[in-house]
Amino acid sequence: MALLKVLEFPDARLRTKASPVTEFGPPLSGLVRDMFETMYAAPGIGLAATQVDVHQRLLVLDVSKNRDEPRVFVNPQFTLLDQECAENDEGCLSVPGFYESVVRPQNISVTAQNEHGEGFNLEAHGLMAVCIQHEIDHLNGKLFVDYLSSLKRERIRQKLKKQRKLDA
Ligand code: QAP
Ligand code: CO
Repeated sequence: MALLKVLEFPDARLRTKASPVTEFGPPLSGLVRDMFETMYAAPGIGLAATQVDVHQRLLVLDVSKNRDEPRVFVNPQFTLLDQECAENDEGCLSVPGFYESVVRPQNISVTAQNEHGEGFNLEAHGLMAVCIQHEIDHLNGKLFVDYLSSLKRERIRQKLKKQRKLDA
C-alpha cells in the first residue's frame, strides 16, 4: 500500500484530459488500492486518477458516513435525470484548505465499469451525484475553481502559493 502524491492547483498536469482505461488487471487494482488509501488518509470523499498524475479515466469515492462504501468508476459517463440543480460547498484535495459553493445538477444516471471491466449503471442523487461530477471534471482537466469568478480563483492561487512557501 502506498500514499500517492496529490497534484495541487495550478499544476498544469491537472489540465490533462485522461484516456480510457483499456487494461484491467493487477496494475489497475494496485492503483485503485493506493487511490483509496490516499483518499481515506486525506480524509476525502473522492479522488480522480488525474490528481495523482495518472491520466486514465478512473475515479474512486466514498460518500458514506461510516467510510465503508468504497466505489470505483472506470470509464464513467453520466446523463442528467432531470434539470434540478442545487448549490453545495465543494472542496478538493488538489485545492487544500478552500471550500466554495458550486451549483450542479443533483440527479444523474451513471454508466461505468468496475475494476474488473464489468459494466454497471446506477442513479446518483445529492452529494454522490455532485462528487461523481466533480471527479469526472478532473478526468476532463477541469477543477471546481473553474466555476468561481476569476477574482476568487486568482485569490486562491495566490494563497496556495504563499502556503506552499511556508510549508517548504
Ligand atoms: C470532491 O473532495 C468533493 O481542502 C472530493 O484540506 C468535495 O474529498 C465533492 C479535502 C466536497 C463534493 C463536495 C479537501 C481534504 C478533501 C481539503 C475531497 C483538505 C483536505 C476533498
Ligand atoms: Co477534486
